[in-house]
Amino acid sequence: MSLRIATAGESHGPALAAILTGLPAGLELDRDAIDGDLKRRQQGYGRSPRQQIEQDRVEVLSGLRHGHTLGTPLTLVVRNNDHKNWLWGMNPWPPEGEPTGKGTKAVTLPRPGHADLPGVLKYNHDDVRNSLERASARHTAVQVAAGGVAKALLATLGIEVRGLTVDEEGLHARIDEARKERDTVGGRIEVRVTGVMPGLGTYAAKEDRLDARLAAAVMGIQAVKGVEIGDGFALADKLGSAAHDEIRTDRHRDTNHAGGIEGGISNGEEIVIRAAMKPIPTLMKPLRSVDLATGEEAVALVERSDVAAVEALSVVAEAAVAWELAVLALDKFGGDFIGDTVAAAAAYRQRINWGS
Ligand code: EPS
Repeated sequence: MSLRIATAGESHGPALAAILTGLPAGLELDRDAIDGDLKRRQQGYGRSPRQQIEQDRVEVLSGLRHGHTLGTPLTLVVRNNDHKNWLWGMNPWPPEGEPTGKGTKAVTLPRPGHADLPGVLKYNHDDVRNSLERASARHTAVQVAAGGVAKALLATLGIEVRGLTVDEEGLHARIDEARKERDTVGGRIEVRVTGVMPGLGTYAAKEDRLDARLAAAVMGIQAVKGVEIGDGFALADKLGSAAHDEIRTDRHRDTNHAGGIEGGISNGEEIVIRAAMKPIPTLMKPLRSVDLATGEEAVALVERSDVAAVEALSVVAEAAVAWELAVLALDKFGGDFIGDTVAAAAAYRQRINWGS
């Protein structure tokens, strides 16, 4: 059985949820570590006041007993504290009584860059909110919780995943500048993975290439518009002699232009993935749009939003990469019990004579 995840939840609905299936039994989870990642995701320069309302914590509804997985579906929940302000507006059922709180009026002013317009066209919604709520990056909270589970699994195999912001100082200065101008900014993040043995992913089918899988996992995160592995785009301008990583007798490399992946397979070097995030589409100084109710020219919806969420993306991308690597590691090593997974990985390392 493969490791799988299904997530659900709207930004201002009652909660976000994830159901994880295919986890081995006996994996120890640390609530503080998962909550620590949830907190990291909420922090970062340029976040909206929403982050003062939310105090994200993981709740577990199934699949865990006394901190160890049972080998049964693991259900994770992160509640939306803000839902109390949207009880009428985001009521799952036809609300009773007078409209009160937030979300009572239909949104008809789509924001360029958000899912607003394509979403309402696709699903025939007459309120943009019916699209934006799920498209919101709020739901990355529960993905980070799932990433915490994946990181616990990878740690048993000696694999560590770490996301960081590229040029944090420059980013903070750009955020200050943008806030003054009532504008928004994007930025770049990087995820680095150490301890990966050679052999995750395969060239046998394009959808199973490790680089394709990781790129899809990171590109699937809200606002990501570009992903590169290793030296990525810069490789296009290099000569072959400068672009490839020569092989030493111990089969390691002195350089890592490939970002730890060759032929769609991990080669044992550090895996390096970078992503470019576009600026947040909700501008306090809104762009030109159309009022979908009247067809008249208008300006886009203005509502509370982040100036930037680049530092949050580094945590979300870390979780996404960890999840994908956990899927591939379990595909390769299997195991109903985590001890079986660890033993299979150790036997494999021994077979290829590759230390941890
Ligand atoms: C988001 C809009 C903002 C962000 C939100 C993502 O939410 P709100 O409209 O409630 O202020 O703060 O991100 C989060 C709530 C979060 O926890 O990351 C959007 O439209 O994508």
